[in-house]
Amino acid sequence: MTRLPEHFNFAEHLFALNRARGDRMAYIDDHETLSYGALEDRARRLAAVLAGAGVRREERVLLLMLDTCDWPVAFLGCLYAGVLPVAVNTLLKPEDYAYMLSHCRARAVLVSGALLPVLNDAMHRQPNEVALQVVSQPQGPLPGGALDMRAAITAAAPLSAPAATGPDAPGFWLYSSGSTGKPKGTVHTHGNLWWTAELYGKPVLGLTEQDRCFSAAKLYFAYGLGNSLTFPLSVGATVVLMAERPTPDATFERWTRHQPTVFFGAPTGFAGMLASPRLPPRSAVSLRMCSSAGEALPAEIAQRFKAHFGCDIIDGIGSTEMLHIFLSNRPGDVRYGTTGKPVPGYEVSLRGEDGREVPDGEIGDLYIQGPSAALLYWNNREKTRETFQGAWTKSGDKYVRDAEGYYTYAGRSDDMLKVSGIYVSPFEVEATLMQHQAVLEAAVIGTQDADGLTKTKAFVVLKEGQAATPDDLKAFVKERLAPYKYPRLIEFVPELPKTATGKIQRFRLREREQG
Ligand code: 3SK
Repeated sequence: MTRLPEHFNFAEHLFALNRARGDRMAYIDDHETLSYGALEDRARRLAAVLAGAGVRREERVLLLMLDTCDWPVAFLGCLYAGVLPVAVNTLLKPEDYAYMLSHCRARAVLVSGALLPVLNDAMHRQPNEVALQVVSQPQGPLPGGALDMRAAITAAAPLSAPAATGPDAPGFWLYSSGSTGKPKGTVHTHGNLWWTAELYGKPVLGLTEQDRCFSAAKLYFAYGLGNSLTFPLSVGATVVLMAERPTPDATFERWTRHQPTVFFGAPTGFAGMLASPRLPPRSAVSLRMCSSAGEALPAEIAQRFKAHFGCDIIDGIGSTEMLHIFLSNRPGDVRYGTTGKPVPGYEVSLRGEDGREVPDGEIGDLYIQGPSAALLYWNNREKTRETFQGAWTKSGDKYVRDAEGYYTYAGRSDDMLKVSGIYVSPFEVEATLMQHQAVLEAAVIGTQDADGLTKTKAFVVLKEGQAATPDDLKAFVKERLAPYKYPRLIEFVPELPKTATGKIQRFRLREREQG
């Protein structure tokens, strides 16, 4: 296997690779473009701002930013300085950020002006002291001591040399959600980023300098980070970024205005676009390939998409723990309805409850071995041991392999749901529903819509003499949890199925849904 050099800093690796492309466009966002030369210059200046403010090697910096040109500047600036960006979902609530700020003991925060109010609310709810706030595109007066990112970058001189990191040095964190408990701080290395580009971005997707990449998944997701940073910058391609939600109309607007050649989405997004009366004709776009991840792509959606646009959707599965896709279809070898075969460089094993490999045709728990696995979950030995088992990483998904070696998704091993490609814990939604004064009990499961995609459904028992409508309860959850977590369907029931010891039997509700 390739060995990376002893000194390896992924930001410096990308800058060196693209130095001959200084004037070439790296990013286009809603307001500006950023050349490869300017990307390096701004990132190294930001690295100097962090170092100058006393943020030291391996200290954590919360990165709570919308997808604009400032995001890659922030991420690569941190890597260059050897500090660890903790890239977080921009849709969460103050209590979520409060947990993350204190769990990662963020020394600094890099935040979009539009997200400053929620961050400030979070800061007051936790004890960790943040020494530096850097605000991208402020929308009003800055809090005392906070820096305007552009002004601070302009005033600083670029840091002269990258931090002397190595391939195994911690590079950044992403938070991964679980069915119970708090999100887990997943620690990745500089080398892991390199591996995802070498094993998947280049050989499977075949990305080149000529490509223009556009991802519906934002940069704070592991999927989006590869799609909009690691892969395109590893080949000198151009990336289209969009700060707003990836609705069909917002996506079509970028497809026709910026003419991306590769689009990265999730099944719900593809289904929504195909159902839209404003779906652009094939002649209006330049797509040569699409990628899908997040949940299994129903064959029918992929076939309808191909009939319309003439290009394949390459379906794959990855994880925050493995950083990107390890099992995938590939151009020229697409079998719709399956997740394809292991990406060369990764090994995949399907195991039964006894830990032994299951034969073809039998469902097993998916384990993966490959060089981009995370180091650990920060401060969580129990979950680290459950997931990272020596060279193998347990994915939490169930799969079946056919005699020709193609893998088909067979559900989750735990109760987690994936809705529009994002994990949702049924326990968190149930606990929130039960805070409503009219709710006695609730159980949340995933159910399939007409396109075969997962939607959350809550079964709710109301307290005697109390009343609530489904819309009341949906609004109640939306106010308290990130908006994507609310149950799309609510059914009132007189009681929930339970074991003799009182545990809710969600599988019974699932069976009932399936008829
Ligand atoms: O959801 C996925 O399949 C995925 C793909 C790439 C990177 C991360 C994830 C979770």
